[in-house]
Amino acid sequence: MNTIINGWFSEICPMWPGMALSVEIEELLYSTKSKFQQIDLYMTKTYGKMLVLDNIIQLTERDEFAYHEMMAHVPLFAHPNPERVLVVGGGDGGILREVARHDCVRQIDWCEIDPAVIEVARRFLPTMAVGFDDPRVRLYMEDGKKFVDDHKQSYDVIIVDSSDPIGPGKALFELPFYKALKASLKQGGVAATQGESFFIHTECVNNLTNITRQLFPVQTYSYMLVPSYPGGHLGICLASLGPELKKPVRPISSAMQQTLDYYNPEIHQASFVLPHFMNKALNPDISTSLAKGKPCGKESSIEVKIVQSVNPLEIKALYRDAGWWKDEYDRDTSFLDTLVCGSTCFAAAFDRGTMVGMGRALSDGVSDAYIQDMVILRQYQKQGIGRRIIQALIHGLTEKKIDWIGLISTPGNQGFYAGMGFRPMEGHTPFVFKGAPEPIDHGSEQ
Ligand code: SPD
Repeated sequence: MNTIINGWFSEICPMWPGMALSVEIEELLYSTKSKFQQIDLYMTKTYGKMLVLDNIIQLTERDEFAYHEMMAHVPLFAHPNPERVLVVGGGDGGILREVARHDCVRQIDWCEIDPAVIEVARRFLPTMAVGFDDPRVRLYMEDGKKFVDDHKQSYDVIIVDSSDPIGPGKALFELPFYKALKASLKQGGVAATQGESFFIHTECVNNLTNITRQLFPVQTYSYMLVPSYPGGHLGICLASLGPELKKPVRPISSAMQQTLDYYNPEIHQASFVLPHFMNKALNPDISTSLAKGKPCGKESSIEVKIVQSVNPLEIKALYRDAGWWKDEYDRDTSFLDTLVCGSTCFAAAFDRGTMVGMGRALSDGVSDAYIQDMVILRQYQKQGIGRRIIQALIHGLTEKKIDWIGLISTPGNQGFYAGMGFRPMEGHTPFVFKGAPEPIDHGSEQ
């Protein structure tokens, strides 16, 4: 919903409930409804021309440089030799203008779904549309997901300049698109996507970083200041198949530096430094023991080690706390006695001698192992103990030369395991036996 009252445009949107950015308007220069969205172009009092899609501000002439420079130069300078670049979205041309500043780039494929946005930029935003006519640019008017799906292992850098995850941009914030992005990168490729506001869309940012953590060996998050976006900033979700991202790996020429107004090598690195609440949100394993109200002391009072035996009653206490204990187990608890010696590795966490967490691995002792029964007493959770237990198990198993280590993540813990080096096994599905099967065709036998 867009409201213009007394000459002020207010950006009212359910994505930032209870707040709205207002910009004083001089006149509406152009307005149209394309097949995909409502497109409005205003002349504002103090921010120059302002492009609005479906009533959401996409850019103003006064501060667009911050977004476009960072979205383009952070991934491009993180790559040692970006030759083939794909830009998804960005119909205004701002990203193309920045990508075209890199002489090493030989080909810029550009996939934009809405020709009407390109038309508006050509007519009204010449300082952004300059990139359209660079001879290296090839325009594809298609759906971004489909385009990426159709171009496997094709790009050194992919930049996704999307609107918000409502309207035509929604699919660009979802797992299938990120899987396709990954497949479309060449070896050592880098992807950068519009990463929303960490203050206002913490959930969305978490979701994006969980997706990239699951899929990519390197992933991180950076941001830039843009006064005309809600919260005054916008994030970049970055992922790579190799490069470390946080430092530029190529020098910037002084000629190029002079053309820029926001990006420089220092701000490249600084843009990854996040407020601590975001560090905690993006790294679930960071110890929160300093958080208010945690019942037990510092993480350092917890000892995690591989054990050869434990008190079975303590295992029972853990299982009970986790809700795994069934009354019928009380009839014969002897299985607890062999739980430790029946495991290839058993790691336990102790707070001053009391067991507060455990995890164990089962293995043939030669090639592969499965971690299971990871449990931490509720009041000891979110202190990094789970991470230490997994690390102890990995260490114990690799010492036994077992390097294929699998586990089944419980819902919501995928990010935790991904942060420890585990990856989903593409194409595999966990199964559980639910009773004798019907006498039907079983497919191929194993
Ligand atoms: N909340 C608005 C986010 C807009 C991001 N895309 C901007 C497109 C500019 N090329």
